[in-house]
Order: sequence, then C-alpha cells, then structure tokens
Amino acid sequence: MADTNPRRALITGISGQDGYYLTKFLQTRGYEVFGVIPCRSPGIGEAGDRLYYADLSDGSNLGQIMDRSKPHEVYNLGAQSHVRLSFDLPVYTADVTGVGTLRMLVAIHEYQQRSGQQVRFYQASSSEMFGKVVETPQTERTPFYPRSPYACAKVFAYWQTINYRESYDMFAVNGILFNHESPRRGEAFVTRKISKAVARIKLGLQARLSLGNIDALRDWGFAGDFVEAMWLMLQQEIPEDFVIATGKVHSVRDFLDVAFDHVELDWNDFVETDETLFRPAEVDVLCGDATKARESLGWQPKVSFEELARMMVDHDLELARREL
Ligand code: F7E
Repeated sequence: MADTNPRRALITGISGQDGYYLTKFLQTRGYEVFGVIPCRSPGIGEAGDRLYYADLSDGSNLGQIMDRSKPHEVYNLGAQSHVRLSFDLPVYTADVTGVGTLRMLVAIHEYQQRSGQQVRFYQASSSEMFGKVVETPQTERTPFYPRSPYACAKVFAYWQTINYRESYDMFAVNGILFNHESPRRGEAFVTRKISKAVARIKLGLQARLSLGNIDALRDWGFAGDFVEAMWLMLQQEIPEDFVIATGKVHSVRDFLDVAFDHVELDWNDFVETDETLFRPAEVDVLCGDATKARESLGWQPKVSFEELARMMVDHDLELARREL
C-alpha cells in the first residue's frame, strides 16, 4: 500500500542556519522533520526522538538513521562550510563536504533497495563552485572553476549527486545556492561578523572590527527565502538542478555601509584590515541568474539586500543589549 501522510523529511546540518529555516518551513507544511546533528552540537545531551547523532565523515549509522526516520525527502545541508577554514582543513573538508555527500547517497540508495520506498534527495551545492568565474552571470550551464578545498569538495558532491540520478534513476537534485544570510548566520561569515560588531560597537561593547578583503562582491539573499526553493525542487516531476540567487551584486563595503548607517555610524572609524583574513585564493565576484528557478519553480527572492542587513543588525542589537 502506498505510504501517505505525514510527509517525513530528514535534514543533515539541521543545527545550522539553513536547517533552522528549512525545519520551520517544512513544519508549517505538516512535515515530520528528522535531523542529523554532529556529536559536538552544544546543549543537546541526548538527541531527541527525531534527532540523530551522526557525522558525515563516518557513514556507519546513516543506514540505520534512514531505517528509523523513513524519510520521503532528504536535505543534505551538513558540511564544513567555511571557505577560509577549508584552506587550513582541506582533507577534513573534502571528507565531510565531499565524501560525506557520497556516504548519504550510498545510504539512501541502499535504503531504497531494502525498503522499496522512493526517497527524494536535495544536495546543497554552492555558488563557490563557479569560483574564478568563466562567465557572468552564472547559470546552470556555467562551467565550474573552484578556488578552495571547500569548492572542490562541493564540485565532487555535485557530480556524485548527478551520477546517482543517472545511474540509479534516483530523484536527486543540486540546488546551486548563492550566498544566503540571516540573523541565524554563523558568526564567522562576513555578514554576521559585521552585524554583530555593528551592534556591539553601537552599545560600547566593542571598539574595532577586523576584516579581510572588503572589495569582494557577492550575490547575497535571505536564507528564509532560499530554503523554499530547496523544497520546491523536490516537488517537481523531473529531477533537475537549479541556480538560486538574487541576481544583484554587492561588495562587503556595501554591507558595511548599510549596516553602520542603520545605527548612524561611519564604518571607516571602526574597521581595520587583517591580512590573515585574506584567502590564499579569493573568489572576487559572484552573480547568479535564477531565471530557470523563476520560470520552472515560480521562485523569487522577497527580502532585499538592504532589508537583510538591517534585519541582521536589529537582531544583533537585541542580543548585544543582553550583554549590558
Ligand atoms: O565571505 C570576504 C571573504 O565567509 C564572503 C559560505 O556559506 O557562501 C559562503 O561563502 C566574502 C569573501 O562567505 C572577511 O574573503 C572579508 O570574499 O561570508 P563569507 P563565502 O566565502 O562567500 C557560499 C555560497 C558557500 O557555499 C559557503 O559555504 O567576504 N571577507 N573579510 C570575509 N569573510 C569572512 N568570513 N570573514 C572576514 O573577516
């Protein structure tokens, strides 16, 4: 008999920014959401019924997690996702971000064979794969030129996903997401590092902000908008890959302008350059063309760059006030 409601989703990386927004999004649609958390997750003594400890660098219990959660959809958001850090931890990043995806694909494929159930797989691919871009804007057809161990690992994972789709007729897709931020963004990423510093500087809790390359240009969107696209990709009849982006480019300087303006300060008075924050190889500019997503998924971003920066600063002002 066909397995019907409720829909069940399994999310790796559920404790990260995208895991948070995707869980909320799926729950409002009636999904039962299961998650994979790394053993270093803070504050979780024993994982609950729907949370499982696992590490993408160790596939030994992924099959068991599939058997227990019996998901209709798997969202692979888990990764070592910090680009600068991937230069210091290249092999670890390749293992977790690259081979970890393959471990998930193997576990899903074996589960499908064991249970006879179909599983739809979403792979969190990244605009970093375009790296030293060969054309602008970047589309689903733009060749990759990865510029970091992280980006190389994501290219590996991208092709494994396509190979499982083509070899085993699996519904497996890549969402090639450009930078997406929110108040839940990790503090080591540049937007959140800035919004947190702006709030703390405004309240007298911090004096300076050290940054690397502030001329870098990115296509920044809101994570809450982007997770909807992940879900839409898994609701299509045919599995296909999509670029998800705003199509608008801003520099780190632009983010500094909007964030510091919001609290009526001039960033030039507070920002200093730290050479150690530069990357051995930089991705200078990324700009995505999400026409295919707009036309096929009916997806488009809602939150603007300026709204995003102000939302993040407002959130961090709230947090900083608690430090007073
Ligand atoms: O850097 C420059 C830095 O670390 C953005 C990840 O989610 O998006 C993210 O990767 C830019 C870079 O993000 C600092 O050099 C200057 O040019 O916020 P980020 P990212 O490297 O673009 C993609 C799509 C992913 O897939 C990744 O997982 O900002 N920058 N000064 C700085 N960056 C950081 N982190 N810290 C600085 O102090």
